[in-house]
Amino acid sequence: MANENDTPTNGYGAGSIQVLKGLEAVRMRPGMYIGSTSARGLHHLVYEVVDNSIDEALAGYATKVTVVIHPDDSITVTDDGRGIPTDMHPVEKKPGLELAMTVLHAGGKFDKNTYKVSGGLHGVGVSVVNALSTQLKVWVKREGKEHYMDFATGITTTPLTVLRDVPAEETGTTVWFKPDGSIFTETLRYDWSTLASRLRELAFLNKGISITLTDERVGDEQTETFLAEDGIKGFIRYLNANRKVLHQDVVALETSVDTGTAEHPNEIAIDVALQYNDGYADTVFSFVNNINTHEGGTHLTGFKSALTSVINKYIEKSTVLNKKDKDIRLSGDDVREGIIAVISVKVREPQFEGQTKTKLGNSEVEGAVRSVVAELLSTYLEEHPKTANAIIEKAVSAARAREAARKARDLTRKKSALDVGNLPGKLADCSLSDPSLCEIYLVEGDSAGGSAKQGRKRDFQAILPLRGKIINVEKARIDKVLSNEEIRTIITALGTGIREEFDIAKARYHKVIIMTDADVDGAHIRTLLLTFFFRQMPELIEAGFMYIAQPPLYRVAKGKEEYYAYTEKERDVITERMGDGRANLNIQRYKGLGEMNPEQLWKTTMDPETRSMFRVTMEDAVLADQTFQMLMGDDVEPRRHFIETNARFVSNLDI
Ligand code: 0RA
Repeated sequence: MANENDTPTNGYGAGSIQVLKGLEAVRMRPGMYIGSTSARGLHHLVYEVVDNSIDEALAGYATKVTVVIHPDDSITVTDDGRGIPTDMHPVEKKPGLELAMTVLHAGGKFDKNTYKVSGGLHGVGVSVVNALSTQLKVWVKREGKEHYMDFATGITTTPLTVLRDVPAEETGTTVWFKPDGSIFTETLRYDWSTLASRLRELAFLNKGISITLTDERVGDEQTETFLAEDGIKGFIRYLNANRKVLHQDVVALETSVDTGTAEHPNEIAIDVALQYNDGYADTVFSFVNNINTHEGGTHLTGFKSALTSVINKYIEKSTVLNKKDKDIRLSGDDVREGIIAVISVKVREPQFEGQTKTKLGNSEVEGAVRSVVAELLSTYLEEHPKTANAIIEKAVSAARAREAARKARDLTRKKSALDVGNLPGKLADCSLSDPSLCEIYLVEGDSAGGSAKQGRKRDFQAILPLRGKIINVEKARIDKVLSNEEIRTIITALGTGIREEFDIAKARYHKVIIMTDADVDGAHIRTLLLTFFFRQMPELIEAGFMYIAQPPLYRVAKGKEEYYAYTEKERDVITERMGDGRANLNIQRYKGLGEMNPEQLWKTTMDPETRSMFRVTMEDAVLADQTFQMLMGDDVEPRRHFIETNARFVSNLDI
């Protein structure tokens, strides 16, 4: 079938040209396909390949997935599934394997019987990984043969070949790739704990699949296998591991609901698990097709409304509570105090919405989740009255605290953003009123606060010195948190309100910058502040408004010449460069911000032209939650270690 675009002499038909165009587009605008070319995008490559293997496992054909980080930071992903088809595609006249590796979105075309991860963050297909790798090799065992192909920046370099015969029952796919340094210019280094936490999460979300991660870079090869025999129940136990639980058994359900018709079935798999602890945080993780829906959506709404209504109904019927408490109406916040829950749904055609495309839009999911969760919970409460009472007592006291908090909050709530009269006296506000131009520095200590006030550009930089200890919000209920002077001051200054009343539109600054000393006390104050923001204003972090200032550690001077170093390595490079003997060099180690004069503080830490800051991200909420738990919990040793090796949940960005 001749086509005018065909040029059979050189073998590049219309199909090949399309392929090249597609891969070129990926290399031209990689961010469009994998979100970013930072560390995050680099890790995304692994998730993309692993997702395909997980899909094969969910289809019932693979049981084991392995991921290896090699010494050169290349990656191998292996599964024991059926192997990517290698036979010729009748129309494209190319092996299925080659199409899967070179054609955008070709991944899911073969098989429609499973929930594919598509339309969200993942699911762009392994061809994208291929396009963004200097080299990619793939081995497929199927039908008694081991097949092989390789590629460079997505272009086929070795066409499909058969390497050897293998026993017919030996099947599977192995992909090795080396990310392209000309694309991933920030870093090519894979982070063990980033990969481990995503793979652990995938193992919890996909019961029975064994996922092994091996790091060949470290002296003693490090390896860990994630396998959750009881799925997200294990996830809950893992998340609650360091907490005191109100009931021993994890409440869970696993079912599927069909919201479609006979002609158009629409099956939704629903997997929910929860357990209460004696803390005050509300931790609900939601997933759709294994993607963390940070922005929630219909499945989360369905879950929350079921929880609130079932517990309120239970109270109405309760014979244990006294009259006064029976009349109480519990809010969603009340019934979720101390909960850890995971909601995982799998839908065939997910609609992802929201700013980061992590909000589920499918309306049919809300009712489906609500009804199965309501059924599960009411039965559970009926059958476990002791647990039911523990949960209800907690929710009732949360409601009382909420009432007390409301009164305290009235003291902190500003009448309007312009009502400067209500702003705390310690705040040196900026003069501009457009929040997108404004930034606020939360500064440790009065003396550093004084320098910052003198050194700042007052049109767009506000300074709030913090004096006393910040309360540990992990260990206190909201009313107590709000009675803390420093916290009240921060809330008032930011203007957003907190929790359910939080409104990002009211933020008075789009950069909130924590500036503490570079010592252990400074790290502690920073952690307390981050815990507060993570628990009470996660939206601020999600919006990308939260930063950590990076003051220099050293000043190296010789006569009039002076340089600032932000790490020890930098200090050494500078001293080396300044050459002629350390004798006439003056090396000063800054112990605190207070040691810098206003001009130095401006130059090194506050001047947008030259400063470097970390933007705080919620990249991995599970990791963040655990980090905070570890940092704020009772166990001292891991906290010390963490503070010494610095904040993981903080990723480098803004310059
Ligand atoms: C579609 C059909 C078949 C296998 C796969 C996809 C497949 C893809 C990947 C990607 C990574 N690992 C994989 N394993 C399998 C096979 C259809 C058949 O054998 O009938």
